[in-house]
Amino acid sequence: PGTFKVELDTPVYKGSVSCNTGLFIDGKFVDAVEGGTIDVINPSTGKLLTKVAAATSKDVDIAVAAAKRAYKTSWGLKVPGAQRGELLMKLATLLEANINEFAALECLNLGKPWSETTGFDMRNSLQTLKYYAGWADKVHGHTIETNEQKLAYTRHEPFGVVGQIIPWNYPLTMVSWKIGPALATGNVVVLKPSEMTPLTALKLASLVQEAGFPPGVVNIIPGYGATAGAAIALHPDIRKIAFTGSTLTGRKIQEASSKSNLKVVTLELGGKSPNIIFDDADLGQAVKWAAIGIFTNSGQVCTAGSRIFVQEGIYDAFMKAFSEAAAGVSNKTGDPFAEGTVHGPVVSQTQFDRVMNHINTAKAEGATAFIGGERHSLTDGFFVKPTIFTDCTPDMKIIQEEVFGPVAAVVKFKTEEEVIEMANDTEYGLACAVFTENASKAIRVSNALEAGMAFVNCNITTEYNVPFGGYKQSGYGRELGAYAIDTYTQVKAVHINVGLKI
Ligand code: TXE
Repeated sequence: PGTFKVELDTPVYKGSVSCNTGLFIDGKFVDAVEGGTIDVINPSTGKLLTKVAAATSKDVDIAVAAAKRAYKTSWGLKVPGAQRGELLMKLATLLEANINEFAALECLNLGKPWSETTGFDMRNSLQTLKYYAGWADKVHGHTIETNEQKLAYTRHEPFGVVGQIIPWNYPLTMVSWKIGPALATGNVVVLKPSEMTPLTALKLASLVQEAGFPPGVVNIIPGYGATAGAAIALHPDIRKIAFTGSTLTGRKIQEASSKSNLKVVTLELGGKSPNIIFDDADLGQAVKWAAIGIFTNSGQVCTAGSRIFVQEGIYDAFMKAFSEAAAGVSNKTGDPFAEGTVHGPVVSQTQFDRVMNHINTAKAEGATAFIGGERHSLTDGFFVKPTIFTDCTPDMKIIQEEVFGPVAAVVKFKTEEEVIEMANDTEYGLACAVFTENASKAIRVSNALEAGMAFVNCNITTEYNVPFGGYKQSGYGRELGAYAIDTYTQVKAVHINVGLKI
């Protein structure tokens, strides 16, 4: 297997950036059995960065066998939690020592601006790994009172081999959210990064090797969804699968589980999160948070505040300031490595076409592009202008479907009751945000909204120790915090007879 290496001389990063381009299986980098490769594209330029090995079901079988072996011999509850925690902490320390190179690789592969990559992705990945390193020796069951002749207790045991399939919008962060709790609880993993953004995951694989994890405990295998992903979802020796991605693919994962071995499934899927701006909101703050909610990562955020409900009394002032904010973001679009860039491209030509298709459909259905609504006037790359639609009605696709691009749909409302009704009128239920200076209203409305995460006077500010996940068709199971520990363990109840003779 080869390596990818480039020298960068940019305002924010100078130096070399490299990673291995093979599959990481059983502690080594190898070529794919069938020899396939994936073209990895730089979305800021549309040009080829490198090719990486493409796993197929044959590689999945080898990775799962290696993981199974590792689980039996050198991981699981055989290894004390403190030791697993030390290895995770070592991985975090190595990541920290190389964090700028990781950031540069992420910027190249995703086009995400440097400030955002370092300010959120890298920080959160590190925090998450450290947090779960700390959990590794704190996972335990309970003793339960029954009667004097019985000792009953529970053990929180790992599943064994866990499959993890992740998307492209937060490549390294998603790896840390997935492997952190899985390894802390004694599972072994076969992780498939997105075919579009495999580079930081592969770089982390080198650090897994360097940290000294036993071979087979962590396997990282880039591959396409329909081949490698489907093989993971169907594998009879994988006992749990954690998936982040589209609702459409989430359904396939659940179906594959039911067709194969009923592996336990947790799903983190799409969203169409409502942001509600009441008349009594702090206007300046609400505008800034709404802009962060929809333009961060070019809108490619599952919790993106893509439906913005604005109360009639504040509507005109909000729209003026919000469109100015969008224009400000638009002016700072471009090279992720340039100082001051806050807005990058979307990840791929396919995603660009998808977003433009949503924009064109919204126009055709009668919504008004208040600002944006077109390609950004940069010659290369997959850039979309920050876009705000008004005159949106509940049945429009722009209100119902996830765009996953920098596109907000604004709706004017009159009453609290009416907006709760409209906000909940979606099959998604990932996040919501409420802007008001009235504390009881904030609590009342956030309680009434059907979402796994509610933000009050803030937006999409994910914390590594606070649970993350959705209601309804946004998925089930929780990542991050102590809640994720539960999703990576199964409970054994032990009944010990301490004196009953029959
Ligand atoms: O997602 P997919 P795509 C949404 C967003 C976006 C749309 C499509 O709306 O526009 O999904 O994006 C793997 N079996 N989100 O097509 O297909 C795939 O290889 C097993 C929201 O990129 O869900 C990748 O690793 N795996 C979301 C992962 O699934 C399969 C983030 C995600 O890809 C598979 C991403 C299969 N049959 C997209 N098919 C969020 N919640 O943040 C694909 N994959």
